[in-house]
Amino acid sequence: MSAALETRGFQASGTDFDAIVVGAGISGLYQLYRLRELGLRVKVLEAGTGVGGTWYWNRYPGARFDSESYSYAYSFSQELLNEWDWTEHFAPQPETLRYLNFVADKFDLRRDIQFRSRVAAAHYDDAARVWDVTLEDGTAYRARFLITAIGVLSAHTMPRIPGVEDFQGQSFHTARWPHDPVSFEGKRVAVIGTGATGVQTIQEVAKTAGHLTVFQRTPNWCTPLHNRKIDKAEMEEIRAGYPEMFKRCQETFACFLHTPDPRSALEVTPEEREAFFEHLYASPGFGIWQGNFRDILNNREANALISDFVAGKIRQRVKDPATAEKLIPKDHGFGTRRVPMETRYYEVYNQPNVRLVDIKETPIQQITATGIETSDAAYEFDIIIYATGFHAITGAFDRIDIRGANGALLKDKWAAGPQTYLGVQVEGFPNMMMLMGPHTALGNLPRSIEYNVEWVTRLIRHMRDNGLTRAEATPAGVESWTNHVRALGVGLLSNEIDSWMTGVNRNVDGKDTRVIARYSGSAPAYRERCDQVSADGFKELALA
Ligand code: NA7
Repeated sequence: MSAALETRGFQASGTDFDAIVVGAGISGLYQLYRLRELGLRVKVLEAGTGVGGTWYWNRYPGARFDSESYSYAYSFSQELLNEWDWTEHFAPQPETLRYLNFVADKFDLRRDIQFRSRVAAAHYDDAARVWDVTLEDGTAYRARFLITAIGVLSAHTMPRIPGVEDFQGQSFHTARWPHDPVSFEGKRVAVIGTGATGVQTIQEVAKTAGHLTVFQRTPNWCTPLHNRKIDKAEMEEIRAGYPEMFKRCQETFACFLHTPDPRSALEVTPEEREAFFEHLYASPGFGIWQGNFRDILNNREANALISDFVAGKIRQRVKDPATAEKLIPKDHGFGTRRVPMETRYYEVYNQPNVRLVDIKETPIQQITATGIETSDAAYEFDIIIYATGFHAITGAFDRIDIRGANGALLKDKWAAGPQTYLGVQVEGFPNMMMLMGPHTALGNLPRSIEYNVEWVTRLIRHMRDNGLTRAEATPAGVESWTNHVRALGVGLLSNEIDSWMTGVNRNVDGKDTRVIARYSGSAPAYRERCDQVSADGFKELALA
C-alpha cells in the first residue's frame, strides 16, 4: 500500500502501533491506560527494567516524597484509592515504587510495556503521517502518534570535573543508584551536590557512614518536612477525605494541598508575620514555600523577610557559627530555587563524623584514584556520591534524535529555549504529544499529569472520531502560548537565579544561560485554557 493511502484511515496500515508512549513512569502508565480505553494499539517503550520512571531510577538512600503521599497518588480510580494504603505522610521511594507496580498490575499494564528499550531516535514521516521510532539496539517501530512521557528530571548529569573516571572506589550518581543496597558502615563517603537530592542523601548517609564529607557549591534554603507514619485509622480518615482533598488540589495554584496566603508579608504586623512563619516552619511539607504570603516569591522585601527568618533557624540549629554561615544561601532568596525538604539535615553538621567543604572557597580541582582534591587539600574516600542533578525539562528531549516534518531536529529548534503550544505540541512535529513537556503546568506532578493525559486523550479521541490523521501546532498558536508563558515569568524572583528551573546546567554544553522553560501561571488557569481549546473542537490546531 502506498504511503498516501496509508493516511486515509485513523489506524494506518503498515504501522506497528497507533501510539508509542516513551516512558513507563507516572505519565506513561496513565496514558497507556487511557489510550487502551479508546481501543488503540499502544506500546510503551521503557529504558528501565521496571515501571516507575523517577521512582524506578532514584533509589538513592533517603529518597522520598516532599508532597503528601495521598495528594501525589493517582486519583482516577476509586478502586485504586480504596485498595492502596499509604504508611507515611511523605512516602519513601520503595513504597512509591511498590505503589506504581501495584498500579501496573492492577490494570494489567505490563503486557503493553516493553522494558530495556531506550528510544534513540524518532523521525516523522509526513507522507505516511507516522513516526518511525528506533531503539538504541536498532529495533524500529512505526506508529501514528508519538507521546513523550520522558520526565521533567530524568536526564541526569555528571559533574564536569577532571578525573571523574579515575576514582577506584565505589561511585554512584543518585539517579542511577544500584538495585542492591550499599553499605556506608565504617566507610569514608563523599557527597557532591546539595540540592533536594543531596540533602535527602546526606541526612541518611550521615547516620551510618564512618565519615562523611559534603562538597557544597551553593547552599539551598532547606526547611523541615515533618514526616509522620500513618496508622490504619488515620488512613481511613484520609480515604474518607479524598473527594475533598482532590477538589482542593484542583483549586490551588500549583495543585498542592498548599496555596499562597492572600496577604502580603508587608501588610501584617511584625508579630503576626513572625507567628505565621513559625507556624509554617512547624507545619509539614511545602506549606512554607507554596502556602506562604502571596508576595514572598516576587517581592524582594517580602522575600528578604522569610529568608532572614529561615537563616535564623539555620543559625539556631547548627552549632558551629562558621559552618552555619556556609549553609546559609547568600546569592538567592528563600524559595527562588526548589526548596529541599529536610529531616534533621542541619543537625548532621553537628556530628563529629561530618565535614562541610565549601567548594566556592576551595574549588574541586580533580578526582583522583583515591579521592577528591580541592585547591587546598586532598581527601581520601571509599565512596563518592554524585548528587549533581539533571539537565531538566528539555534534557530528556535533547537525548533523543527527534526530527519533525522536514527533518528538523527538535534540539536545534529549542536551542534558545523551548517553544510549545500549551506545553503539549510543537510546530513542525505533527502527531507528537508531550506529557509534562516544557511550558506545561507542573506543580504537584501527578495532578498535572492526570490532566495532561486526559487532554491528550481527548485530542486523540477527537481525531479518531473525525477520521483525522495529523495534528500539529500552528505557528500562531506556538507564538501566542510561548509569549504568554514568558510574560507570566516576568517579576518572578526565581527567574533571576541559576537553577534547573531556569534551565541552567553547566555540566551540559550550551546550558549556561537562563531560559523560560516552565509555565508559572496557575494550574486552574492552565486547565481553563486547555479546556477551552478542546471544547472548541481543537480548532487552534492544524488538523487534517
Ligand atoms: P539540583 O537541585 O540541580 O542539585 C544539584 C546539585 O549538584 C547542586 O547543589 C549543584 O550545585 C551541584 N553540582 C552540580 N554540578 C556540580 C559540579 N560540577 N561541581 C559541584 N557541584 C555541582 O538536583 P537534585 O537532584 O538535587 O534535585 C533535582 C530535583 O529533583 C529537585 O529539585 C526535586 O524537584 C527533584 P549548584 O547549585 O549548581 O552550585
